[in-house]
Amino acid sequence: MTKTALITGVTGQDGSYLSELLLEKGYTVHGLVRRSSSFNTERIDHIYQGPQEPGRRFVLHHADLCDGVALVNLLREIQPDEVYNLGAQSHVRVSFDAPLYTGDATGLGSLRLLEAVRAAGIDTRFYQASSSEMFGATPPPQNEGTPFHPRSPYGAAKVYAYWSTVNYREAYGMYAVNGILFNHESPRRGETFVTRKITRAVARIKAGLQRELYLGNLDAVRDWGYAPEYVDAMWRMLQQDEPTDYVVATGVAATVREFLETAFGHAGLDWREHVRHDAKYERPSEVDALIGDASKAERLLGWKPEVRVEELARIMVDADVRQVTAELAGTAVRVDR
Ligand code: NAP
Ligand code: F7E
Repeated sequence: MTKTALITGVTGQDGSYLSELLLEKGYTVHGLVRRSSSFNTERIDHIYQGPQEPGRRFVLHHADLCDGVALVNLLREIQPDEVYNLGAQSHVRVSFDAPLYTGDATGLGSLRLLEAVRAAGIDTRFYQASSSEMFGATPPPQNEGTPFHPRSPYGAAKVYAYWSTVNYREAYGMYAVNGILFNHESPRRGETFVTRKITRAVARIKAGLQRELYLGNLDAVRDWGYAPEYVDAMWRMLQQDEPTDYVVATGVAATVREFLETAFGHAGLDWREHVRHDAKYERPSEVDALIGDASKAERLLGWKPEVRVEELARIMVDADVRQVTAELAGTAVRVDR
């Protein structure tokens, strides 16, 4: 029997890689897409299957994590074996501008989905996309036992969702797990997260389309991994005998400045000649340092990261250079695969 999965946030970076992974494994994949007046399916267009396609295994549904009744109806209809809750307002800086919406979609949205599983009366395994942002001000290294101290409305919303997931496991015996993932990036990363903002700028500066890049705090330390490897860890978390929570990280630290060095250097550019400071990109309260200890995931899931930050920066610069080249040539192809 093939398995069925529901992915919220299917149009995002992780949703697109996870869909590919599950389709390769033979799953039927249902994705929750929120209605937008412009196209928001660019990352999954290459795997889209129309309703008329025979033997269709990739099915999209319009719904929203803020609409609890729609979630119940969807779960009743699909009856998935596994639910991956990746949907969220996921931008930390934006969460200071839209704190209530972030709390609603990112925090309460997870509880709505958990409660929808219960209301639908189905037996399903539940993955919650928890985040290293929950550790916030607590110094590294961070693991599953590290206390949370969130520093943004986003981080606080993720803590709420984390504990809701733990509570549904303890209260109702649900197979519900938190993957506490540290920053993970790829050529499909949203253009306003710092790594992609940098690699896109490198490609555009190289092509003569841009001269300057405005950034905020260059001293922040992050543990950046490669998104396709991280979605594999999500899947592994739902295949165990017992549900528990896991940190997923590389354990390698780099500052934003070091990422700049590698990315610009890879294209033969000196970042100091192009990068300018704009306080607009700073946060009212910053998370200074996140460095994960993923030894539990390695021990219990057999999961180990391969791509480290320097290779990651090179992968992303190369993909953005190809993309800008294609754009200039008027070739409307995605070049990140
Ligand atoms: P992303 O690219 O920003 O994708 C977020 C997804 O959530 C998009 O599909 C978005 O839809 C959808 N979404 C937003 N608001 C929604 C709502 N109200 N209802 C339904 N869907 C909604 O994020 P990502 O990098 O793939 O991350 C996936 C998940 O992991 C997120 O929950 C994120 O917070 C969490 N996380 C990410 C990282 C990381 O480093 N990437 C680390 C730890 C945890 P649109 O496409 O329409 O915007
Ligand atoms: O910032 C600094 C910024 O926005 C990284 C999300 O996926 O990972 C992500 O959150 C660092 C911060 O990611 C700019 O201040 C400097 O210290 O790329 P980011 P994030 O905030 O770490 C976690 C784990 C998640 O869960 C989130 O969903 O870079 N920084 N200058 C800047 N950041 C941005 N975005 N833009 C700048 O111009």
